[in-house]
Amino acid sequence: MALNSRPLRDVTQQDIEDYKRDGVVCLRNVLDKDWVELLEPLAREVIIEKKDVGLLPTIPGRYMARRLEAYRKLVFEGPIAEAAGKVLESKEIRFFFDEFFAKPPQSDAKTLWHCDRMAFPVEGKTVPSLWIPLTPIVKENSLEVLAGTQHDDVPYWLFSPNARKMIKPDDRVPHPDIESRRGEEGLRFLSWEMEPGDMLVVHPWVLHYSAGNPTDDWRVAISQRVFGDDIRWAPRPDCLNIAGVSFDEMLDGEKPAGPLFPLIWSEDGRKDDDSQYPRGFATTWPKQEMGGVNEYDKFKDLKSKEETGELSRKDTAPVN
Ligand SMILES: O=C(O)CCC(=O)C(=O)O
Ligand SMILES: [Fe+2]
Repeated sequence: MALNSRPLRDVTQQDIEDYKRDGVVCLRNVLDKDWVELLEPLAREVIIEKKDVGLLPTIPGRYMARRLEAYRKLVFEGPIAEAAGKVLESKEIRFFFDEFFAKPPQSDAKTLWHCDRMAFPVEGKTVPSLWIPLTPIVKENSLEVLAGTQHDDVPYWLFSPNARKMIKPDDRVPHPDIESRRGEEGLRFLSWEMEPGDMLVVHPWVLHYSAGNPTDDWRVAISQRVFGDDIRWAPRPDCLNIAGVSFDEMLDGEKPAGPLFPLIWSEDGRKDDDSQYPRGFATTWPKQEMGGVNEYDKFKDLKSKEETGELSRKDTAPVN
């Protein structure tokens, strides 16, 4: 069972219904052991040893498929896109980008309550985060989801790097304080014990969180972002930049396509090969000093300032 190209277990009607109801579903056994054995050591090299494999020094935890053969293979030949397509009931799946989320052992590196919706320069709901742990997950270091919040149509204001250079528009609200609502009747907090190679499909509008990592090993997950049928470009200045494509090139209302957003699965078997997919980035840089892959400390600082009302113009506007 080397490097499976189809999920080891079929997506069921129950999985599809769970996703619709909760905004998340945990699919077991998407990747086989060989995938995990191939991907995990490379993740550790990048994240822990900060090995220079040609990823962006500014965002060393993103775009692995551009530089690491194994991660490109996962995108083009692995089972992830099929599993996602079936859960989303999408006829086609295109690749968007991939990212690591890593937490050191015994750490309080919290992922703040947020949803991913406004980070992405698109309209539509079939842009999930496909969250795949490469290390064993216990409830304490799991991603946690507040079930059903994908039904709330609120364009929250993110602490994205671009948003941090802007003044928050009045119609954009911060993410709610979900921690203070634990135990409240009717709220369903979901978390999982997971094996490496299991996969969460996380709705872009659902609120999610993670409370650090109390274990003695790193907690490493890949989050792959893909596009389903209803996705159209809708660039806003507060979205994440996507390396290799400017907001100017994201034509409002058009379906993402082209070499950076290849078709990686379709119901009728059509898909792109990886020959047009970039092997690097548009720029080069003289010094390759890798930072950490996450910005937990920065986000924590901004969140506490937001909560105490200390978030000043300086924090949200460029200093010039
Ligand atoms: O792994 C984490 O802690 C955060 C993951 C996340 O927010 C995502 O995949 O969108
Ligand atoms: Fe997220």
